[in-house]
Amino acid sequence: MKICSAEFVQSCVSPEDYPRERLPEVAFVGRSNVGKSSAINSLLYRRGLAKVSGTPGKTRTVNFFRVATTDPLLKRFYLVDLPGYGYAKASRSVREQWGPMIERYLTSRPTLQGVVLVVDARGLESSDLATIQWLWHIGHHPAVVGIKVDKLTFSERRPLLMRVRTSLTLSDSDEVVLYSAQSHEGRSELWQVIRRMMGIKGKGVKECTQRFD
Ligand SMILES: Nc1nc2c(ncn2[C@@H]2O[C@H](COP(=O)(O)OP(=O)(O)OP(=O)(O)O)[C@@H](O)[C@H]2O)c(=O)[nH]1
Ligand SMILES: [Mg+2]
Repeated sequence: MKICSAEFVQSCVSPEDYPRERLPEVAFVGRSNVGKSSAINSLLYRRGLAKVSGTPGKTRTVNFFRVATTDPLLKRFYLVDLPGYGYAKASRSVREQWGPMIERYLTSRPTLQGVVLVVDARGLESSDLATIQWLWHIGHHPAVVGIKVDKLTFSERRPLLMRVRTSLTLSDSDEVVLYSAQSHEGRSELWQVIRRMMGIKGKGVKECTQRFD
């Protein structure tokens, strides 16, 4: 599979702003600064498509990216980048807007096929558990991406999958992918997960030799 195009479509604060074109979509949820936007760029082989920052609170709206691929079963779809939660330094009014904005999106979007919960592989926080429990409560069964694995040594990584599963009280059927937006480790695996979310069975994703730009 090759990415034919990936473009920023719209930045939305309320459902009236969401794109009208009905395409399947997958959304990225997680703490501020954990790496949601970076994961999207890495998946799409693009460097600055989703805006990334070392300072928490970079993504402040619901951002839609339209993607076209050579995969006949996954021709066109959206990846959706959401603001992070738990950014204590954001003003109260901003925090009060973000929660409802994310919740409205996650509860009102009929074309939403799957949710990816991005967590920091180096350590989970109680807010990650609270978030996955809330996602379950509203009917989503997110795949979990443990990101920034490049920051861990080989021995630190060995117990990681089990630790993520235990911390988030996951069952065997929940998917966990270890990821690095720096080395792009985990990319083919995450594409497989996204394909499954879109209802596509079978393999069909080879690590493509696409240029990263
Ligand atoms: N080493 C390393 N750094 C990463 C990785 N993923 C993200 N980062 C860094 O983490 C910081 C935050 O990344 P973002 O992608 O902006 O995080 P976000 O979750 O979108 O943040 P908000 O939009 O504020 O919610 C940036 O400095 C990234 O370069 C990774 O896999 N490895
Ligand atoms: Mg972001």
